[in-house]
Amino acid sequence: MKLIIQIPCLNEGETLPQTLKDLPQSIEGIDIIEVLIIDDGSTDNTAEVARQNGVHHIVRFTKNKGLAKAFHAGLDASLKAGADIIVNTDADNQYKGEDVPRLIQPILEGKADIVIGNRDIENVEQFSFIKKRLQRLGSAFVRNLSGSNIADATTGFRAYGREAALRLNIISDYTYTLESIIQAEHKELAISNITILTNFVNRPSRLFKSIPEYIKRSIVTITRIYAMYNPFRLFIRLGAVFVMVAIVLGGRFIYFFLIGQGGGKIQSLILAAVLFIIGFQLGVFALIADLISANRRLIEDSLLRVKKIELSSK
Ligand SMILES: Nc1nc2c(ncn2[C@@H]2O[C@H](COP(=O)(O)OP(=O)(O)OP(=O)(O)O)[C@@H](O)[C@H]2O)c(=O)[nH]1
Ligand SMILES: [Mg+2]
Repeated sequence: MKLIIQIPCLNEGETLPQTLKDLPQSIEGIDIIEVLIIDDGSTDNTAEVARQNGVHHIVRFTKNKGLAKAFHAGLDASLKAGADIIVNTDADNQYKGEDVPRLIQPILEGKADIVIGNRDIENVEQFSFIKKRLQRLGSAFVRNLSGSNIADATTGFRAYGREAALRLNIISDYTYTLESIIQAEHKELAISNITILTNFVNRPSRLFKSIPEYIKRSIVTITRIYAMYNPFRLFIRLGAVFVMVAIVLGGRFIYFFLIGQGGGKIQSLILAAVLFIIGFQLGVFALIADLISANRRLIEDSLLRVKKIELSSK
């Protein structure tokens, strides 16, 4: 059994040594533990620090591509390096290395494909009031959309079995955390939770510069994920709203028409017709989007088979 611990890094030269030092050297049931970092176009000495501290694999982007792409590239490289289990942790030493054995246990026991390390968000000292609310909102959204019971959907401390890592395809470009859970639920992967305590972190976030930016990015991410995984529901509901308003306005016109005052209500009729056409078009979009998402499932199935062939021919 080979475990690869991957750490996405953006300018983490300062905190990376401590994070690496805290990782476990041996775990029962695991034969080899290796570390992989994804240096996403850092402008500091992250890669050099990683090399000096004995990191086994370094994936380096010459330009910053964002956390989601880095995460996906990490999974890919870990699979190619023969990982049976991949743990993702952050370079700011927020997560405790000592929790890794507990995190991978459900995968070792064959009970889970993905294990999420839930933080006790309310008691994370460095999180501001707004950040706590937003983290909770993100988690509630993921629970609602995926039907899962995950308390902390934005945590970066997670373990993935080989099959889960092969099957996840992250498309967002900002963060992978929400999308990966929703996608895993859609793909019927088994997700487990453990509760973890965290270390205090006081270096500024690498992921977002300000709260307004965090809010903006979160809204964009959530809307895109919703459209990606529930396109039929999204468009059909939107279309239904237009059609319903059209029916009310059309009914108003018919009522006045029947009592002989239809002439004065032509605006209602025109608006009803326009809204009805828009609603109908949205209904057609729902069908097209549904067909596209069926194609996506087929493409993903082919991709999975290609990846398996690629990995077995190494
Ligand atoms: N590769 C890559 N890694 C990134 C990028 N942005 C952030 N990271 C890494 O992702 C991890 C999480 O980033 P943090 O800055 O800790 O995010 P945070 O705002 O503290 O998030 P919380 O831990 O939830 O509070 C760290 O290891 C970062 O180095 C990026 O653009 N590319
Ligand atoms: Mg952090």
